[in-house]
Amino acid sequence: MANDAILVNSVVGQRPDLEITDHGSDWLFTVCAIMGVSTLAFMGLAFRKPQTERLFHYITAAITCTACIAYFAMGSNLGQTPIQAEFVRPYSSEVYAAGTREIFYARYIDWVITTPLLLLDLMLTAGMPTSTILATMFADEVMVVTGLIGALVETRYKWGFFTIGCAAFFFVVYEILVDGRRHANALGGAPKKAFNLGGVWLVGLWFLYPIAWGLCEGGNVIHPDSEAIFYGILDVLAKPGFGIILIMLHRNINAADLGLHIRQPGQGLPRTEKHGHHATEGPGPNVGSTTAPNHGV
Ligand code: RET
Repeated sequence: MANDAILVNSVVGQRPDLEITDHGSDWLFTVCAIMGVSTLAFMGLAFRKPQTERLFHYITAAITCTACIAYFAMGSNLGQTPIQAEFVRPYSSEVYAAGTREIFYARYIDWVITTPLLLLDLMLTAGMPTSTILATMFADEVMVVTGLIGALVETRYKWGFFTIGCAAFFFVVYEILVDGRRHANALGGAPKKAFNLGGVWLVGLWFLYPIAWGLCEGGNVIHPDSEAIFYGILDVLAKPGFGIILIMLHRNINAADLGLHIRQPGQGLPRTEKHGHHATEGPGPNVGSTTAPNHGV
């Protein structure tokens, strides 16, 4: 069946002068499918684990599920709005004489949900303090929201928002590369390995996003179809790619090894309970152990 999404949705909202073609739409739907299949796979893997050991599967599946919906919108040429390009470039073969350019705000709604979850995946792996995790997630939200506002602004003020976004991004990178690594090294063993590999993968890929933004929403240098390919490849590597690495490396890590107290029903009752139980603490520095019991599923 031919993909006529752009034609069908041509009546929705305003049409930009420069927008994706049917090829761009095909590719966006392909990424949508990759995200959907990944979500099912992460959930399938989750159900093979005891309920207390599914946290990272659930976070990762939520990330790909959100992306699947965002890509469905973008493939359908929805979740977009025309914005007058600051640089019109009449002699460019890519964005020749564009007046307004298609800006997919759906992308940022995706990021505002998924990028903090990606950081959460990683920071929980390093056993970082909740306060630090929240501060880093806040900086990440600042980065995405300023990126969105900048994308929707027509004048050179867009670069002001971009600069604020970059400052917030550097804080996030610092927290991962310096603070996070300190915590992961202290844990040692499998969490250290998972954090280091996941961290390098995440930071390496995330640096390419502001470059893509500069070429697309910012500078209007490349065509929206090329934009779809650029961000699409990055998103596949940063979401399902990162998820696979993380879930694989978490095989030998129990939640308790990371200081997470996730209870079975009736387990670890508070001190005031009538039998006078003391709260059961996690096994402590049992890092990377494969011997912790998997109580009934
Ligand atoms: C923006 C523009 C403002 C400055 C910076 C940006 C960085 C964005 C990043 C996005 C990461 C997205 C991911 C999506 C998941 O698939 C907002 C482009 C620094 C790092 C990982």
